[in-house]
Amino acid sequence: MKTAFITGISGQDGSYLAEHLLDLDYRVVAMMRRSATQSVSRFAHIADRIEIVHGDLLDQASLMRLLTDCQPDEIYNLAAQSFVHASFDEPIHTGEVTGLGVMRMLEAVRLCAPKARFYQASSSEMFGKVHEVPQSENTPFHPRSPYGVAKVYGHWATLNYRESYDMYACSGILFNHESPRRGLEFVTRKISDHVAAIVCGEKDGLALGNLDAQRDWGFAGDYIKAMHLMLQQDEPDDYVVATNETHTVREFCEIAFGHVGLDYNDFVSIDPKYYRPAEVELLLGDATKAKEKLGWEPEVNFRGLVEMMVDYDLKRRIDQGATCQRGSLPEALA
Ligand code: NAP
Ligand code: G4F
Repeated sequence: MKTAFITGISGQDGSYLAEHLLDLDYRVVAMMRRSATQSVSRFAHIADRIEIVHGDLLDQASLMRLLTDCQPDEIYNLAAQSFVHASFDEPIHTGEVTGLGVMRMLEAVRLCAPKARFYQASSSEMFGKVHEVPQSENTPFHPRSPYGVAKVYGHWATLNYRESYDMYACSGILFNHESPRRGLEFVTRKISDHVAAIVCGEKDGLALGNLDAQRDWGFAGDYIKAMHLMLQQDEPDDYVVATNETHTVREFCEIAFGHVGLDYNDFVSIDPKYYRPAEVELLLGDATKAKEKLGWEPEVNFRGLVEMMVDYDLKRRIDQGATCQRGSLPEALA
């Protein structure tokens, strides 16, 4: 039985990856940081099948202690301050966790579990003000946020440790991936949750920022499979993971509101507070390498993803007794 060590278990990807690894018969050891409100909601359904340990990307000793104890075969470093907007408000903290935190993990691996295979959660946000369309593993980086800058640091640190110490270390350059477990602050989940609240009469509108931003959005449940595949290859390498399609925030709104028989124009307003000091206008990934070398393909398309998220946010309200006050319920929930 292989052992996997995951950081970021309380986040969106951590929970999907842990489920996938359990299905593959892994022993899963997962790190959480200490907080007053231990957030277990995303992995509560598998909590009795994984081993939760406590540590923090800010605390080098905790990482070394955990890896010494666990001696994993595979390490997935998913923990980060991952919200781009917040990185403008907390740039130093973001740099400490999302950038230097990777270096702390790499040092802990080098010193305490040097045979383990290491996955770093790199991001399409590193392409920022894009130098070419679509973006591949060879596209230069031009980050547009403290988060993007920190991810570039973590990305190059991973390559540097691979080249310096012959470590099996990979970076997955993942484009935006979403799900019903996405944080409510990210635009997709903010839209799906507001659509459901509007249908149930809890809210009357939705204030957003830049509706023209374009993203290559996929389903998190598909993307975590690529992470695992990267660590099963003969040689470590870096891969772009994307759907090869791009859509605007406006299109996301159109489909989400349309799914419940409403017109987004009647509910969406613009609030400049959601604009960013520098914006990433367009992301479109070229995942040819992941398809050819890993045999990876996304299974959920854009419309399927939007509808899945709206259905989830509606269903959890209906299950708690809410009723349809506006628009119409999708067929699956009617
Ligand atoms: P997420 O939902 O925001 O989860 C982030 C996780 O990191 C949470 O479990 C959080 O714990 C943990 N964390 C934050 N600071 C920490 C610290 N100092 N020490 C230990 N753990 C800490 O992110 P996600 O969407 O699952 O993304 C997973 C990774 O992929 C992140 O590194 C993200 O930057 C990267 N990524 C995401 C996307 C995407 O579209 N989702 C795309 C590309 C790359 P708490 O619950 O305690 O806050
Ligand atoms: O959903 P977002 O906050 O995601 P963003 O900034 O693309 O970052 C996500 O994807 C990255 C991969 O490229 C990850 F690395 C990162 O960790 C995170 O998961 O914003 C998407 C777009 C932006 O252009 C933003 O300006 O939506 C635009 N937007 C418009 N109105 C909004 C809003 N974003 C948010 N969060 N809230 C709004 O009201």
